Amino acid sequence: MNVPGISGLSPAERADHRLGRDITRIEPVIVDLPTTRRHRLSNTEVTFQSYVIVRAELADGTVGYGEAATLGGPRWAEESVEAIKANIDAYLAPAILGRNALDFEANLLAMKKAASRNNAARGAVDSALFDAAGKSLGLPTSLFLGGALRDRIEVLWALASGDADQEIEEAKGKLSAREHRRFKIKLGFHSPADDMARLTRITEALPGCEIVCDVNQAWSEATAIRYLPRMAELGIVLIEQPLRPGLLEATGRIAARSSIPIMTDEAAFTGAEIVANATSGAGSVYSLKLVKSGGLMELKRAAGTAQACGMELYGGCLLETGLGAAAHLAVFSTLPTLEWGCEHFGPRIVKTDLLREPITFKDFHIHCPTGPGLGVDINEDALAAMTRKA
Ligand code: MUC
Ligand code: MG
Repeated sequence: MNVPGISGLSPAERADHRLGRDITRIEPVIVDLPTTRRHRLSNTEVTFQSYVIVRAELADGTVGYGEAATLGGPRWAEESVEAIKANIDAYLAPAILGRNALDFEANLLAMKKAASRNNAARGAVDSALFDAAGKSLGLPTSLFLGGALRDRIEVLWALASGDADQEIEEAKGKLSAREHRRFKIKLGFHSPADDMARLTRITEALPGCEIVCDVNQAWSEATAIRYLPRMAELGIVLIEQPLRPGLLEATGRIAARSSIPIMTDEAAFTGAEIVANATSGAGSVYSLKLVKSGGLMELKRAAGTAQACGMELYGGCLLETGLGAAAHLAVFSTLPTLEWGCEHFGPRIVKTDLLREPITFKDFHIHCPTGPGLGVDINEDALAAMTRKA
């Protein structure tokens, strides 16, 4: 096998899989990518998405990439792209430079010791190391995570302009292209009554489609109690994060009254938070996100924790580009169960994705890249063009 970068070595040297895999460079850049339309959440709205793209280089010259996604600055979560880049430069990169990229657990621990939380930042560096290690060895990242169990995943599209006519037209376009037949409606930026009117129109216009609603913490317990029966009448299949993260008991009470399962998103970043949500009855489905877990193995551990508590799994997103989506898919492809599929619409909502070959969306599924590393190649010209200037 001609392993890239070490083809000149003797068989004995080649047999040492660690040789040439020391981390020589970690370089984060900020990119701003316009979206095809305004994307609204209860507490923010975006017309462009900001990411930190991390370039990791190994001693054998292999380069890997990883991504940290944010939404609306330090709004969806506390990390902004500016903070992510600064903390990678000052703390995470120095903690792992010179270490071997294949020491995945040790590198995670070194980064955790250097900076607490900073999950999006750590997840981006960790993804870049998995990509570089896989590309260097000619192996897909999923193999480091137990091996893929599926090569494609049903993928949902999020409707979030707030204008029912526009949303119906957008959904019909996705349906006729056979790209998406499940939709997520963002709620909470209109009054609950207006949101119910909007939902009624959308569900009537899209018979047979599964509709998930994400409230992004906008409701009180009383509002949820009042409107959940109407959502059940409309056939909504899942409600995501209706109340604020701290309100575990209140969320547990509404979940107990609801015939629609409640999904935990912003309320659980850590394993302990996942357990707290499950055991208080606040959530019976968990939304997996790299930016919450802070590393590919950490994401897989989060899935195991949620599953052990009896929760079903949903592959969440933060509008990642194709690169971030590939990191998620490397993990999602290895999970024993993923009952709710995933929602990786990010590569299609940014006007310019950063990949040479886009990830395939076909027959309502996103196809998991299978090549070495994360299985995708960054278009370096596009990356340079979209990099934020100092
Ligand atoms: C979230 O809360 O799930 C992901 C999809 C979307 O529409 O918003 C984000 C964040
Ligand atoms: Mg959510």
